Amino acid sequence: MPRDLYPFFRSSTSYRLRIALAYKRLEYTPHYVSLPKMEHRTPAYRALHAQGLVPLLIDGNRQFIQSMAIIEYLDEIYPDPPLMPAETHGRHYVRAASQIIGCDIHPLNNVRVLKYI
Ligand SMILES: N[C@@H](CCC(=O)N[C@@H](CS)C(=O)NCC(=O)O)C(=O)O
Repeated sequence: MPRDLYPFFRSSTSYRLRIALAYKRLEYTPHYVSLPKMEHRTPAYRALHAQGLVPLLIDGNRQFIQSMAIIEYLDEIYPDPPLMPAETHGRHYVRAASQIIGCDIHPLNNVRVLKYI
């Protein structure tokens, strides 16, 4: 099944997805998107990802957005090796740490927010 990844090389959301793909040894074809060149805002890219953000994963013929949701999808479809600990408290710890970064830190230091400020 073809797998295509649309990352930006120094995007932390792209890093986390690339790390998950590498950990699970899942191959993909990269299609690099330049944020400084505003390639993520082109009509062609927005036809794939309506929010105009990276990363985007196309797995088979389906489009997947939002790095944490993509990582959870990968962990469900390709469970071995697992990304989440087996026990409940460990899973809570991973989700909490992920949400500190994904919800409380990253939105504030993002390109579009910094440009606005
Ligand atoms: N919550 C989203 C955030 C995606 C996101 O904001 N990606 C950044 C790069 S790390 C981006 O595309 N920024 C472009 C912009 O802000 O214009 C995710 O985890 O996928």
